[in-house]
Amino acid sequence: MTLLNKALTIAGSDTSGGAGMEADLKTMEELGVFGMTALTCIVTMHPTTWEHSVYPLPMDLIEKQLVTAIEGVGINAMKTGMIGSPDLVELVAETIDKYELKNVVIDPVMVCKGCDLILAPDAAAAIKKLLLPRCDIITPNTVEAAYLADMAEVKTVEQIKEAAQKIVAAGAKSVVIKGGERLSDKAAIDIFYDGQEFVEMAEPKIYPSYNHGAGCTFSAAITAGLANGLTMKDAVLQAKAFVTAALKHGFAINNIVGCTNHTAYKKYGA
Ligand code: PXL
Repeated sequence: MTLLNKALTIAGSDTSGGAGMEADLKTMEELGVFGMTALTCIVTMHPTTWEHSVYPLPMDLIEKQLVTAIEGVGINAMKTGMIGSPDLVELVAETIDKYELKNVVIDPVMVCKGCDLILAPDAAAAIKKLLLPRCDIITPNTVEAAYLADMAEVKTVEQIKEAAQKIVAAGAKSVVIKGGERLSDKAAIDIFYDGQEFVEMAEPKIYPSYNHGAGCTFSAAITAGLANGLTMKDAVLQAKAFVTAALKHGFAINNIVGCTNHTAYKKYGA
């Protein structure tokens, strides 16, 4: 009998399919992991303006999903995505403690692409206080990293390294900061730090940038790697290869949005 390793994502649904729990499940599937969800909200998009509407799900329903996945099935790793209220962040922290969860990946979804404003400041503060100290890895972009590290800005490789050290000093076991579009470099540079070594991962930036869902895909790939028993460093390296392939083969889902292609890594290789 084949047994699959199992992973849980506590995330929102991106109905259009590129980000959120859709990205997480597709990524886990491609990496051979049995994915489960505790859905936090459903996001819909206006078909022509693409204006987002967020419909939060009730707390007791989220709690029941957590019990189903963790007690009812069991998990080898977990990640968070959109958890937009302090109450929900608190529930996630309590759940990590109650079940002594291992391989905890926190994707601190605080800002959207093209916008540097923290969307839900009270939830962001709760993530910093309650989830940063409980995670095995946290995966901020540069805006989120500046917030987590109490720095005015993170715009250079040197500042990324300083932020990484501050985030680990604040209690995260490790961190990977995504340089991405905001870093004024020709390369897409991500930097991993676990308190001992820096690993700099650079790939040429890919244009056109069909990158919706890239952050979710990256953190889900780390989670899947951990569920399969990889070390943190190897899980991060595999996730970088996975997301680079997904970006190389990204595609426009309509005339507004381009998404990462979750099938690319397995189909075409890194
Ligand atoms: O990429 C951030 C993100 C995460 N989760 C959900 C989303 C989005 C962006 O649209 O819809 C559910």
